[in-house]
Amino acid sequence: AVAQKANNVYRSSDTTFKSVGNPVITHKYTADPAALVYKDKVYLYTGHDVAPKDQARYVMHDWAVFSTSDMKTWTEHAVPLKASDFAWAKGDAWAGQVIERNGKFYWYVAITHGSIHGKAIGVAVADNPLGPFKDARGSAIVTNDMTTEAKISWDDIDPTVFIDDDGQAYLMWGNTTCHYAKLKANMTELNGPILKVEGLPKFTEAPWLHKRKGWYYLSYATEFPEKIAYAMSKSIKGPWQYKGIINEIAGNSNTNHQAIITFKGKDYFIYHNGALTPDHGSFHRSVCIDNLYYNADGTIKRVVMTTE
Ligand code: FUB
Repeated sequence: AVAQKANNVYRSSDTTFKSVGNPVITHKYTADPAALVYKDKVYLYTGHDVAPKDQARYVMHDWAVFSTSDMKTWTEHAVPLKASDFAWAKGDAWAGQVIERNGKFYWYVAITHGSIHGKAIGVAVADNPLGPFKDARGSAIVTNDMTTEAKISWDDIDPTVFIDDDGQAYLMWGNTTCHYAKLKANMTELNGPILKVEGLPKFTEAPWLHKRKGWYYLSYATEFPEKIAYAMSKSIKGPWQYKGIINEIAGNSNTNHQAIITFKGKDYFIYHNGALTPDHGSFHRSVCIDNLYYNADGTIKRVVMTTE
């Protein structure tokens, strides 16, 4: 009852709370986590599920941002970005990721295009990690008609963004097919062709890139209902070697969606499940966080989803 009441909470001022296990956020439904480590804080960006209980579909109008210094005490900040902030789009605040470059913060999101078929990717920019974020281009950076194998309206979703050690930035995204392209240094334009990521068995969606000790890691949602799998490579261009499952099916949610970060010497796996609404989990999702552990050879130990 508490979660249902809290479902439509829209923050206009900072509110601090302590997390007591998973889900981390219990006053509203949060999905598709992306986390940014910046200076001495973690910024957690999430979607916001507000589907009425009788509707089995995603209803998502805005995103949320939370910050923490210790992974326990969280502050929720004012709504940083809404679907309606993209004038060319017509709604659906789906998954995205924020990255910092030269003191600016770029947020890549999936959203439904107003005039081109299907989902598109927009990019918003802000001067600080809490926003407010504003549309950085006035148009989509990726649209459904730019990817040749576009068959479904949601195949250009779930952008992840990564800046390599040489300064080259990459945007990766997709459903069913995983795509990637270089970004220009301005972070708002693609720089070169859209390529396909090969070698990911049963790729569904939700790619996330990170790098550790000379290995690139590409984690992603596989099958449906979704588990989180991952591949490793010595180059961002591949070849990718599939390494297995990190996280099993997300309880009563058909989707899972992950972010992987290192903060103050610890590794974290951030994901969502349907723990707050057992009978409507796929559309009332909640962000959870567990520790992530690597083996000596760089492979990742399974994360056991907890609800405690
Ligand atoms: O939240 C809407 C969609 O569900 C996301 O884009 C996918 O990753 C899945 O979580």
